[in-house]
Amino acid sequence: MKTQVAIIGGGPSGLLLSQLLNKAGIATVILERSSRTHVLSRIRAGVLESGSVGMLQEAGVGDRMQREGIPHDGCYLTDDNLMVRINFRELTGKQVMVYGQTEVTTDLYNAQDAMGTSILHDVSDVVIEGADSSTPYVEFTRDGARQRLDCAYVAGCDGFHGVSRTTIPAEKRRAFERVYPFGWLGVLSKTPPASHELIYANSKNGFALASMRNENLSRYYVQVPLSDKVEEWSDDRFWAKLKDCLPAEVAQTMTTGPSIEKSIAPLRSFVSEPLRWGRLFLVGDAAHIVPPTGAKGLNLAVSDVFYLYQALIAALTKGDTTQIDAYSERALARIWKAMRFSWQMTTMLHQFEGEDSFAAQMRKATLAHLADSETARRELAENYVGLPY
Ligand code: FAS
Ligand code: PHB
Repeated sequence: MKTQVAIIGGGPSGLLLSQLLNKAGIATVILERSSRTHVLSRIRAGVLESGSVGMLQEAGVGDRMQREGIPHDGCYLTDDNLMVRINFRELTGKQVMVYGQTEVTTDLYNAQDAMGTSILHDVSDVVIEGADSSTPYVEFTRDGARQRLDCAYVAGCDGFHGVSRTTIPAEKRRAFERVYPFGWLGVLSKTPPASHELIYANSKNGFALASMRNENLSRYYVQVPLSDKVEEWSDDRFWAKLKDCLPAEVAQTMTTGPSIEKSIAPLRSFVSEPLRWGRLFLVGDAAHIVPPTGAKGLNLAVSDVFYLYQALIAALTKGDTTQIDAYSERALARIWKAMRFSWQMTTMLHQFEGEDSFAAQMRKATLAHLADSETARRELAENYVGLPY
């Protein structure tokens, strides 16, 4: 088998990169470890930055998002005394779009199918060879047979647990990491959202997030110790915890119901540098992980794709390699700013086990300053809606 760009991973990064390259006449093959059903069963991100909305429209997959997505002009940050609205539109002139990652991935799969792109599911034992040569190739097993895919470039879009990052020799890589001592227990329920906009709640009982997918599908999270297991959390226990963390006027009026999905996600900040080794490029979670507090994970994957797809088109159609030479540095510049924002939102909104009373005061003061200062609210808003590409 031969193609121009071999893409490891059929999540949002791989699919969006493939879609944009295919639209420019570049051939790709996507190698995906899981079945399509499994990929689409994962409940992940919920908020798209304005830049991500633009990229999906450019890729030709924005129609359903525009019909079914919910534009949001702001969100709320609360503690036990204050409820502060961050008015994105007033402060930045931009909105965000509430449209689940599952829907984004579905739209991309449908568009790729319509273009007849080769997406090979259920592959295993993927090995990237010759990445630091001019003739890279990928070997993999599928339907019991060992196969080889020759290519000009390889895009590692295989997430945090993929093979791409570790294909780069350890001595060529540098990792930066912060593992947080808690996780998020997430619930999806067929209930109307507790609020018309997202609420990030920092209460004496811990952190909670009230989000949504549509007017009859709500997405909620509460902070839990890393030692907790999802089977220890009945629906009743979850709803009680959530209501303990949300503002009383919201908790008293919200609708609860049976969970249709329940899972615990650990929180970490992680970056691996560089994002390139020869003809291999890392994209999305293969290169970086952010705590979901800033709603940046999926959106960073999209901005990585923005930098890489144009670079690959220039290299493959004009022999111009200046952009692929600049990819890692350009993408990392934006990645680190989003990494900072996600870390700041996480430390501002969560209680850390064993913290002293000073830390709790700092959280209260941060929210009080947001309540008083339009400048502070604008700084948060410009990061939340997405910094320029
Ligand atoms: P992905 O991990 O989505 O996709 C990688 C793909 O590669 C997967 O389909 C995988 O099966 C495949 N793969 C892995 N190894 C392979 C191999 N060896 N060979 C072939 N294929 C391989 N972000 C937010 O903004 N908000 C959130 O609320 C949020 N919640 C999250 C909850 C969880 C539990 C997780 C894990 C992530 C969450 N994220 C969230 C972040 C998430 O949305 C990612 O940023 C997004 O999925 C990144 O997309 P990809 O880079 O495509 O990686
Ligand atoms: C979600 O709706 O899943 C969501 C929204 C905002 C976040 C994290 C998760 O910051």
